[in-house]
Amino acid sequence: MALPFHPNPKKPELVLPPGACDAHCHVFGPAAVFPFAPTSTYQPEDAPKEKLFALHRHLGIARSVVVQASCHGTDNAAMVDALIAGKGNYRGIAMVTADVTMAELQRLHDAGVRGVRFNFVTHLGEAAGKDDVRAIVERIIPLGWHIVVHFDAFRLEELAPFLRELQLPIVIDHMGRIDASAGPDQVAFQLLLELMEDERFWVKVCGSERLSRSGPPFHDAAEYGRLLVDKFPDRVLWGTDWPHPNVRVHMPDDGELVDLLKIIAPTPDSLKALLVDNPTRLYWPETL
Ligand code: 0GY
Repeated sequence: MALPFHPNPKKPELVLPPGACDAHCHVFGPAAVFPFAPTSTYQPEDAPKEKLFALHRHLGIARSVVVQASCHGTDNAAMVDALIAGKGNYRGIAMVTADVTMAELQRLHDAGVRGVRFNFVTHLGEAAGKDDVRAIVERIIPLGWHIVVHFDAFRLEELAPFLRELQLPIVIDHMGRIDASAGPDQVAFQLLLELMEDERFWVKVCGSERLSRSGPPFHDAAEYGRLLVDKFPDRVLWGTDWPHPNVRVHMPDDGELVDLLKIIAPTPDSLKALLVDNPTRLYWPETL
């Protein structure tokens, strides 16, 4: 069973830089207003925007990117509602079908959406079709959008050539979901590093709680984040992943996840690049 999100995360020890961005989080429902998709592979509890905003205030986060969660399918209404309430400090990543119209994409853009997410994760249902991905990519390039890809590590070898074909920025979720116990020489992590040599690729150095095999406080996984931040300081992003869909063993304390940044981005410069400069370039370039 998926666990409920942490009811009262601790206040982080780490003070985040002004303008810090949570570049990966979700809203769920409330189901009474925004019903869940019948295709959802998990039963979420409501995690509405008000709770997300309160968490961000508590953690010292000023900006955020709300990523469409699979439990809402391609109905982006709850996510868009959060962006509108976020008054320019919240951007979004949508999920759309291949027949999405330009008018709908423009409506999403006006609300603050800046990209489309594709799931290739077995436990979230049917993987995105490559022809659909190509069709959607063609339509979103003129909007200046990027794509966010979420895959199981074992799929990277097969997906890498396909991803390289796509002519737009590509953000990889959760460090490619590698197994934190398998060491940096594991094939999937080496493939991820290889892909990152191409300047169109970005990676989210969060999801330590999903990659970890040693359990809380997830230091084994955070080490991979540190390696990525060190090697690609200008193309890394970080997020809480609140309300942590589908976490079944250790529900993380979001304050502790913030404190993991002491390992992932140990210098003030690397922390500012990760939390402020990089998300600003990708999501708020007009403010530069
Ligand atoms: C995540 C991870 C997961 C789920 C979703 O959209 C989703 O339902 O993203 C997962 O189950 O691993 O990125 O939040």
